[in-house]
Formats: sequence, structure tokens, C-alpha cells
Amino acid sequence: MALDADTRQQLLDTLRRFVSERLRPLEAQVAEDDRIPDAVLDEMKALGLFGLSIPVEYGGLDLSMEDECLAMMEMGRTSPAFRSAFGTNVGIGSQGLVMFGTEDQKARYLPKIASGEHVISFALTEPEAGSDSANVQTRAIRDGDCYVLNGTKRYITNANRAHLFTVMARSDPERKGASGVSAFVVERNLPGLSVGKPEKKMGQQGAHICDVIFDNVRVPAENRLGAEGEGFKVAMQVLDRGRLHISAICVGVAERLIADCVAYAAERKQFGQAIAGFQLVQGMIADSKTDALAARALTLESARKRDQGEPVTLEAAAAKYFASEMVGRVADRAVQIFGGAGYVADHGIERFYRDVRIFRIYEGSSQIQQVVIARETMKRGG
Ligand code: COS
Repeated sequence: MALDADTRQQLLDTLRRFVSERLRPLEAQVAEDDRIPDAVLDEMKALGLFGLSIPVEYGGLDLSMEDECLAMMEMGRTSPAFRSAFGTNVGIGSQGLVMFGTEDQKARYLPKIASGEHVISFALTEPEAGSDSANVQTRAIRDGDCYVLNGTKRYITNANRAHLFTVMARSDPERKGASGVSAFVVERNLPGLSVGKPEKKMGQQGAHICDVIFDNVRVPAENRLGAEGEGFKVAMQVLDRGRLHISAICVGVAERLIADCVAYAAERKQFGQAIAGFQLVQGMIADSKTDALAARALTLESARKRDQGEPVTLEAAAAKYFASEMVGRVADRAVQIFGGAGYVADHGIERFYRDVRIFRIYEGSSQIQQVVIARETMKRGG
């Protein structure tokens, strides 16, 4: 649902205030502790952040894709770990249910996902199925009124806090590719389901990824999402949407870094003047601003297209590809403009440089986006 202009502005103003007054002062501490304080998570719940994309009848705000992207551009103005805390509830975790769930499944799970009482993760990736996601080996074998799940999922965001998982598993072991895969909503407390320790990562401390292990987990057949054998398509459509959400975060982080660079360049003096006066510094600021504007326009245009009901597989891949590469360039220039101060930890610039690296990898690497863009372009004949 698209918000009217006033309500949208109110939401964006509220988020900007929350980010600048509440989250930014905590960035260093969250990175140091590798933990977002519970009080902050509670404030995010109260603001409705866990339910941004969930239909109103289940307690969410039901934002349009464009409004969700605008909201994520605000959230990008702080450490991306904060966004990750509710990101799977808004995006890849919940959207299988929102798009393909039955009325009963939605009524059972969405209200607590929207309120943030329950965290939901997206479990597609496996040790041998990263970019080649149709190669999932986790089995879901029908046994009476259940499917029995066995296998390991890897690098699953928010798994340590999750109450629910959207899981893609092979329900037909005879079929090797995408068509043998089905999707399920799986409750964390089922016997045989365990979660590994959070991985130590390069960046985004405070956001966690873990293995999820299924050892003869009996999942009721009524928890299957969509038809048997359609799980890969569920995952791909969820990712089409997720890639726009990630693009928007990349834009927000870039805008934050550009603002930091402008402020620093105005204050830092070398050769007797502020470095903002040097055209080689200005060139870097100009390149970053141009990059960010282009990514913002591409992301919002693609989001509007999706809101109009048009397929956006190509556009979402192009936005994710461009925006994630763009924020990498912007973060690199930020380190350069800050110089030595960018390399040491105090200003947080090196932290953002590490934080943004994952954007080129998760929800489909840049190389996978290139494959999708090329295939879709050739399908469309140009
Ligand atoms: N929407 C709807 N259906 C889609 C789709 C999409 N975006 N993408 C693919 N499909 C369908 C195809 O139409 C095909 O259906 P049919 O067999 O009925 O024709 C089926 O899914 C298989 O598609 P395809 O043959 O393209 O599968 P591939 O194995 O070649 O894989 C890529 C396609 C590489 C694009 C896919 O595996 C991918 O996106 N990988 C990256 C996964 C990823 O993002 N991982 C991150 C994990 S989440 S953090």
C-alpha cells in the first residue's frame, strides 16, 4: 500500500531522528560488543520496523516497495547491522509467507513476525549450494502428514534469534535441479533442529549468521509454502524483492558516507586550507555523489515498477549489482578522503568499509546478478 505524502514524510522523519539520535551514538559500542542492546530492539519493535512489509490485517504497515526502499535509505545512514536485526522479518524471511502463504499460515505466523515477537530467517544457502542455489541437498521427505527434514543450512542471518525459518529443501530426491525443491515454514522448537554458533565475520558486528542443522525434523505438511516442487521459484521471487531492499540500504550507507566525507573535508586542513578546496578531493566527492544518485534513481524506479505489478527480475538484479558495487566504491573513496584517519578505527570509516563488503556477496553475488541481467536481457531481446 502506498502511503500518502504526509504519512510517508512523517515515517521518514521519524526514522531519520531514530537513526541520528538513537542508533548513531551506539555504532562503535555495537561493533565492539557484537550485540545490539535489547532496549534498542524493543524500540525498533515499537516503531513497527519488524512489520514494515507485512499486510495491515496481520499487524504490519504494508509499505509499498517504493516506501520500503525510502525507509531503508534512511536506515542505511547508520551501521547496517541495525537493519539486519529486522531485515529478515521485513524481507527474505517473511516474504515467502506473504506472497505464497495460505490464509491459515499467514494468520498463524505473520502477526508475531510483524510485531517482532518472532524473528524469521531465510534458509536457502548450504555448504554446497551458495550461488548454485538450485543444488540444495537438504532433504524433505514426505512421511504421512509430515515432511522429514535432514541437512545443513549455512550462513543463515538471524538464525541465533530466530523462532521461525523459511526453508528450501529437496522434496523429490530423484529430481536434481530446481524442480525438486519445496519451501516450508519451520518452527525453531521442533525436535532435531539446532543452530550453530554465530560465525566470526569481517564486518557488520551485531548481525549474526549461523548454521542451521536439521536432524530428522518432522515438519507438518500444512507448513509447506506453495505447491510441492515450487520452492525454488518461491525463493527466487523472494530474492527479486530482497535485492531491491538491499539496494536501498546500499544507497543509504553511501549517502551517510558522503555526508561524513563532506564534513571531514571542510574541517581537515592541509597545505594551509581545508582539503575540501582541493579539486582532487572534490573529484572523489563528485564521483561518489554521482554514483549514489544513480543508484537511488535505479532502485526507486525498479521499486515503482514492482509496485505496478510488473516483473522486476532484471531490474532488481541490476539495482543490486550497481548499488552494492557503488557503495564499495564510495566506502573506498571515503577511506581515501579521510586518509590515515579513515584507516584507524576512531572515525568508523574503516568499519563501514568492512561492513559494505558483504553487499556484493549475499542475496546473490555481483557475478550472479550479471548472469541474471544478461539472461533476462537476452530473453527480452535487448
Ligand atoms: N522468478 C520466478 N521464477 C524464477 C526466477 C525468478 N526470479 N528465477 C528463476 N526462476 C525459475 C525459472 O523460470 C525456472 O523455472 P522453469 O524450470 O519452470 O523454467 C526455474 O526457476 C529454474 O531457474 P534457472 O534454470 O534459471 O535456475 P539456475 O539453476 O540456472 O539458477 C540463478 C539461476 C543462478 C539465477 C539462481 O540460482 C540464483 O539466483 N542464485 C543465487 C542465489 C542467491 O541469491 N543466494 C543468496 C542466498 S540468500 S542470502
